[in-house]
Amino acid sequence: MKTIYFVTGNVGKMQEVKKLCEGAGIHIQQVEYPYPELQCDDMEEIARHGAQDAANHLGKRIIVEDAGLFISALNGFPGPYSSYVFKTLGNEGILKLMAGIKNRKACFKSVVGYCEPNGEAVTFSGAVDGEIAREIKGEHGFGYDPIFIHDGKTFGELTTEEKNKVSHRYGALKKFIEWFNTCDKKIFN
Ligand code: ITT
Repeated sequence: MKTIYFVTGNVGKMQEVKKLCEGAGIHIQQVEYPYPELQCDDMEEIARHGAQDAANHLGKRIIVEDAGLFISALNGFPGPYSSYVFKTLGNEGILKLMAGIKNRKACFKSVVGYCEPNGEAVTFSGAVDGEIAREIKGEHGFGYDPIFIHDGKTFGELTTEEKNKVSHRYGALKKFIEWFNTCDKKIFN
């Protein structure tokens, strides 16, 4: 199997990405490297920049993944600030912000960035629509999963396999895997 290094400190993401990629013949190895995240609103730019930096620094072919929760009634908040907001407000804080708000629409977005040492980074994106729950529900997943409802259940109520069939991360990785497995034949075989 071909190995790609996944630069992340998030164990939940790692589990999902590993299952999705290994099912497609790509072995994923986690590596922790605190690549500098660009302070900007453009997730593709953040992933592209991070992938380039990490590939050059580590000297390996790598992926990074940047994800965020976008809540319609809050004009897309927390969006690019999802990580900071999760650490400070958490799911309970989001539910408090949403108290009394009828429009519960939200979406998760994911951008995967891939790069080889001294190569050009490429990005692939995915998204899934849903709603913000009124209470925390479910023991699975990580982050905002227990407050994000898709098709009647929170992501926290889904197993990794179930979430991997519909998630924003699945959407982005599916595009990446198709691209990689096509390109890889030309580049590496
Ligand atoms: P990296 O090391 O890969 O950057 P991270 O946890 O910082 O991991 P992100 O910046 O991509 O990841 O994610 C921003 C926040 O959104 C963070 O708090 C995550 O827990 C949360 N998040 C990302 N993907 C999620 C998902 O599929 N379900 C629920 N929460 C998610």
